[in-house]
Amino acid sequence: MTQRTLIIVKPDGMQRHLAGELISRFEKKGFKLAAAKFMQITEQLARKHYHIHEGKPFFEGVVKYISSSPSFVMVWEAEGVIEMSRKMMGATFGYEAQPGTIRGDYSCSRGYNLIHGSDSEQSAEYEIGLYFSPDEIVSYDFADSDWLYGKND
Ligand code: IDP
Ligand code: MG
Repeated sequence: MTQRTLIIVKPDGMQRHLAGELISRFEKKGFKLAAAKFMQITEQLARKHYHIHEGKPFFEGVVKYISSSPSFVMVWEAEGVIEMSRKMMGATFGYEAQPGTIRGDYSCSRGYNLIHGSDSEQSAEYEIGLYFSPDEIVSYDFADSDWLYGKND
């Protein structure tokens, strides 16, 4: 089943000129971009986005972090995209993320971590709905989709 996920290049990713690098990883993997928006996330939207973490010690900090400067917000599509993109992102902070992952390769901070990715189908649906209206999500086919997604059967 084709899935969609919400991926955000967070403010530190933009400020560190890494947006192209990070997007390129998903593009080369073969995920299909379905929507994209460059924006500064408001504090109000950040609170909705991270509502599941409300009450945790880092909640106010993460709200401030993600609304502090512009972000690049995207919807990517593929079969299994949620789990695959989480693996590509790596553990929450760069100092513990494996080399080869986005956070492992580009971050050693214990507070900033470059990227957000939905962690379940339920959170993906909720998060995509916060940032995009249905008519902003584009459906199309890749000309090489057999080579990208073919099962050789
Ligand atoms: P995830 O981004 O790997 O899914 P979550 O546990 O869902 O991690 O936390 C959401 C975000 O909140 C993290 O990406 C990070 O920016 C921030 N965060 C999580 N835990 C901490 C913490 O212990 N200290 C500071 N910020 C945190
Ligand atoms: Mg999370």
